[in-house]
Amino acid sequence: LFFSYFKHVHKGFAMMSTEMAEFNKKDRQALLNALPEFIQHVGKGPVLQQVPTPAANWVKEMVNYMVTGGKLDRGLGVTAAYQFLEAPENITEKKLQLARVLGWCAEMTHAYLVIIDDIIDCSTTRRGKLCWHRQPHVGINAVNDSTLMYQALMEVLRTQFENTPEYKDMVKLVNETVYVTSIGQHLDCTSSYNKKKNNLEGFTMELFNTIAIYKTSYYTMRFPLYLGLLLVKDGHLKPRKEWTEICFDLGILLQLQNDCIDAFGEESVTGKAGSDIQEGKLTWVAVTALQLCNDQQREIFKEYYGSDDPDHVKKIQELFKELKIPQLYEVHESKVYNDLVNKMNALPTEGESKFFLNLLNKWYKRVL
Ligand code: DMA
Ligand code: MG
Ligand code: MG
Ligand code: MG
Repeated sequence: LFFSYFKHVHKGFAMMSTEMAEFNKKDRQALLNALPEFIQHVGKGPVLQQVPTPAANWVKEMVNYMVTGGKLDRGLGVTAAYQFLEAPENITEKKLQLARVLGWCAEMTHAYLVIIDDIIDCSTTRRGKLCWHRQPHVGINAVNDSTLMYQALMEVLRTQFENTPEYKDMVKLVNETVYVTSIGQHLDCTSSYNKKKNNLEGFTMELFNTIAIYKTSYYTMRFPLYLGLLLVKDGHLKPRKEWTEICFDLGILLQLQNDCIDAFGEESVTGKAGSDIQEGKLTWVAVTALQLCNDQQREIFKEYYGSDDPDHVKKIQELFKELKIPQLYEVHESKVYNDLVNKMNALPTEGESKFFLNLLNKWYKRVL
């Protein structure tokens, strides 16, 4: 069934959005169905087979806790990249299964980054659950758990793909992606506002974009795309230079949405409590506010941004609303959306356009 469906996708000139929604729904379900077997693969890795049972169970439980309940954007990015970029006659059920395994590897990479991100951002909740390190039985051990997550990922990659010619490129891609993202995380942390340092001069849109490219664009956009491409016949020959800019722009869009969700979202909807104001983060919201505020409003920002005190947080939230940031965000988001649609439609093949447009449409106006 999948098979004939994709023939249709590739032949059809422009797919209707209901068809795309149907594709996404099926692809998501197929990815979810592949999770139990994937967790089994993790448990069957040579190292976990040898270690004391409680330790092996700990790793499997952590993987399960950390890869469930999310949007699966990265995992579905991998499976979509394979299906949209491969010629329909080459798509096989076997390769689709491998794409799902790689999809879960991308989700494990995300899980690794998120364990650490939630520690350094002092976050409390995510996906409607406690952050990994906030669980009483985990705590600071989460630092070691992040290593376990990364190495469990490397081992599942090895046991599943070691004998394929693409294995080396997969390992290289994961490692490069984590390295670049960690540079982004470093930039993110070192750019935060600190009242004592009074370092607001650095709060520029240019720096926001740079941080977003490093911390978000690579691992959320480029990584799933290139991972899926490794399953495409002669896929290593196919990357196109136009993809880089589109991936960067999409990552910037995702990050500014994420920043607005942090500042204005309700935890009951988003599943996570915001922490950017408390942490003094260099966000799209903060930079936009600083571009608009008068001297008096700037003093309020300098006084109260980057504080844990709930009254201070409230003052900053009120300032953002006074400056009409939520309304500006809506206008900005739709402008970015239109620019990206044009860039995506200008790509040389239909598969590429559809791959990117599908992601963009999935993310446009998102609330979590
Ligand atoms: C996310 O940035 C970046 C990585 C590498 C996880 P963030 O801290 O704004 O994300 P979130 O808002 O989900 O904590
Ligand atoms: Mg965070
Ligand atoms: Mg962060
Ligand atoms: Mg955030």
